[in-house]
Amino acid sequence: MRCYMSLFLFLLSLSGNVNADTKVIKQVFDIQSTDLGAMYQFIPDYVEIDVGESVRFEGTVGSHTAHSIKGMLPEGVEPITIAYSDVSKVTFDKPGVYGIKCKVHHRYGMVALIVVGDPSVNIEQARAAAKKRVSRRGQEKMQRLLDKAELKIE
Ligand SMILES: [Cu+2]
Repeated sequence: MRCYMSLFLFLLSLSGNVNADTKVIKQVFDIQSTDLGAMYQFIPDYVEIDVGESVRFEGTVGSHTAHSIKGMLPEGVEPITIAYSDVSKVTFDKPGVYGIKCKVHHRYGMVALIVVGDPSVNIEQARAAAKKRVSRRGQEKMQRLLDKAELKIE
């Protein structure tokens, strides 16, 4: 077990060296929390990267998933559908904003936003889509994340 663990850490450090810039979004479930919105979260729930960079999703286990939200992707981008995978790396080749939700817990506000390069590409469409596609509890958070992305636009 110990040997297995050190091998795992070794591989982890290797992958870290290959792409030191990859940002990580962890999915957490905090059973201690009394607030549902804090119980199920992507941490961080807002990430900015450059075009061609990657995000590593960690902890997509159990009932957690990382799915792109319909209408909250730049045009022509394949939907993101991560489930049952402890570590998944996604490379983002098109600029714009990407809305992400946990399919199971988005109703508790478990949403995230990834900004790839210039958010102005699809931020208006994404805002409109969020109003239709994001749960009531997730809405305030998502619009706040979009406000943050908007600050990037010059
Ligand atoms: Cu979840």
